[in-house]
Amino acid sequence: MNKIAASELILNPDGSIYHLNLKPEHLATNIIFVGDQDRVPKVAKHFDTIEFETQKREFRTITGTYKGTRFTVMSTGIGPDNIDIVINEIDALVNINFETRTIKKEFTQLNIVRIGTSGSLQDYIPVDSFVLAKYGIGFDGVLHSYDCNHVLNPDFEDAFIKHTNWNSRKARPYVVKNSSDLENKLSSDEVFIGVTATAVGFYGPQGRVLRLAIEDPNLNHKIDNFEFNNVKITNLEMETSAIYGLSKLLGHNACSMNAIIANRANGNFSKDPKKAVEKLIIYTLNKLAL
Ligand code: R1P
Repeated sequence: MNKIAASELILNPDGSIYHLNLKPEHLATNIIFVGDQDRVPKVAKHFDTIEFETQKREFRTITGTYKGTRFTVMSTGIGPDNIDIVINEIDALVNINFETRTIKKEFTQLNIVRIGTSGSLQDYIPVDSFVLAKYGIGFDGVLHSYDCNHVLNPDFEDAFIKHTNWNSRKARPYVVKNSSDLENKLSSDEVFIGVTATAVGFYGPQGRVLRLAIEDPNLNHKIDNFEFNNVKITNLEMETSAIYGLSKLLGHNACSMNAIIANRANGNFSKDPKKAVEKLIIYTLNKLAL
């Protein structure tokens, strides 16, 4: 079996993986991603027990149990480029033998749920509500570095490219579906089911104008009035498409839950975003622990 070189699978002197600083025994198979490193203890404070905690750069991790189920909560920082690091490293922790540097014969599947914050693109999805992403549509291009055609939805993508007259100098938008099992578990009448768009930046890439003119000032409006098979793009953030794409390529389950803290359609911003996030944390933990 091919041995993965030290330059490709980088381990720290203590045997932990390069960026996350984790050893295989530190990771649960139920994983919660949050963007903000300060959101990690806000999830873990609900745990019954805590067995491990570490941080390197923006990647803070706590592993423990909630209602008897073992969970790892970790921060991914901001953006799809970080998701590339986090998902490859958590997959390596369970599916690569660090001693022999070979891929394990037996595959371990992870359940990955993002608890994030996001801006709504639709008037009817108000601030402080929750959106579960049935699909992620990525404007970030991360997935195109991989052999990925088999997990994409080209009809959806082509319709979107045509509708928006997408500038071909930018990465081709890619569309990946979530894991239906996790969707079923996390759905209820408290949650909007939507399509989450992932941008590669916060300002220009999400249509925000401060001092720089943007390439297509009408893009957000074209996104919010796009429809494919009766679904609309509901919200915009910076991680979901990469989580869905890389999870699906590696065989893991993923679902993205976002608390809506801004509404880009009507200009509203949540009066208490912390409370909205706390509610989503409790909601998600309880659904996952069932
Ligand atoms: C931007 O402010 C960040 O907030 C959103 C975006 O996706 C981006 O990461 O999510 P988190 O609050 O989970 O970080």
